[in-house]
Amino acid sequence: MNTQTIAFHRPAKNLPQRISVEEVEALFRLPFADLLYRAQQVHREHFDPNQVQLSTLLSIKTGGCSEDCGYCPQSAFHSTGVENHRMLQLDEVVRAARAAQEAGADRFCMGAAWREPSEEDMQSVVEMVKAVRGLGMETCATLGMLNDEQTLMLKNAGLDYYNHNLDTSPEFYGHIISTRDYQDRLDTLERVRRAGMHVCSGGIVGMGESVAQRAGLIAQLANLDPYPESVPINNLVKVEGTPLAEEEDLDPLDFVRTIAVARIAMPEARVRLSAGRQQMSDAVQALCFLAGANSIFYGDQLLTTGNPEVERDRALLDKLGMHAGKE
Ligand code: SAM
Ligand code: DTB
Ligand code: SF4
Repeated sequence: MNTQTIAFHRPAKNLPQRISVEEVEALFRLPFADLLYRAQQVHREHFDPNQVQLSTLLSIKTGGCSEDCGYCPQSAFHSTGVENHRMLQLDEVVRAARAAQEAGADRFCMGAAWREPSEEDMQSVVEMVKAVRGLGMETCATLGMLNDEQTLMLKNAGLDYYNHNLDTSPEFYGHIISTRDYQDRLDTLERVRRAGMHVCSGGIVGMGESVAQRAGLIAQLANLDPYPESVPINNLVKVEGTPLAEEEDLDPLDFVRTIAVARIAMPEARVRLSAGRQQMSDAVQALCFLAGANSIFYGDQLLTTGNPEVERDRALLDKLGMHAGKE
């Protein structure tokens, strides 16, 4: 096993930022039509505006997580009715990946309800990554925090993307999670980057954060050097039993604004319209695509909650004249 450590080069604190929180906040405050126009200009400079990349999620280990993330139905701190499951077997994962590929997904993302994987977990995940890659799909995993050795194991197994979300701004973070801090997340992202894997990192909106705090999340992501290749923007899925279950609904137009601002701040990233789509009308989703979203989670299930059925998504893309693709 390659146990070489990854050199850490923290960016100097006084390096110029790509974009300040104030500049991001100013984008949020633009008139809606102006914001969408700018987002579309940026989008069309870098992407085919009618193309959407499709990722399918699979929960390879569900529930009983030792972290206290306030939004999450899988935290052992909350009673949500999510049943704990042992880790899936390799053949179950391969079967799900093959089905996702046949349905048209090009990336398969394996998620686990861990603070961080154990050594034993890693052996199984490595086999899963190799097998899914063997099908010719892009691979992604989201397993919690990683150390140097685990990061290299995943890289050597052929993992293309690692998903680890910043979730929210540094200022709001303490309201949502207490069992690990923001710097832990930045450290994992740094390791993934140094190991040469693509970074997938985004966050959740609709958790009661202010516009300034929403801008703080986008600025944090955009100032990562380089910024993530893939940026999932999740609309909070309110699950009974979690501390955020009674949170007020975010105005759908504010969700669209967040997508547009992410597009402008990270012009070349795949911005993923992520959790919360099941509760969204076709019209709001269409606005998200106009605002620059060009990736979705595809398949009837996210991790423990629902996602639009494949038939509904196919019909939506058809209606909008959009097609699946990733080039
Ligand atoms: N345990 C790992 C971790 O936290 O990094 C990986 C899985 S975790 C479920 C992945 C991401 O799902 C979280 O960072 C969060 O952004 C998102 N998520 C979890 N519950 C959510 C919810 N109820 N609504 C929206 N997004 C959610
Ligand atoms: C991400 O940003 N969103 C996905 C994925 N990365 C792992 C997860 C959404 C989870 C929604 C709640 C659930 O289904 O448990
Ligand atoms: Fe655990 Fe991840 Fe859920 Fe947090 S988001 S409780 S770390 S599964």
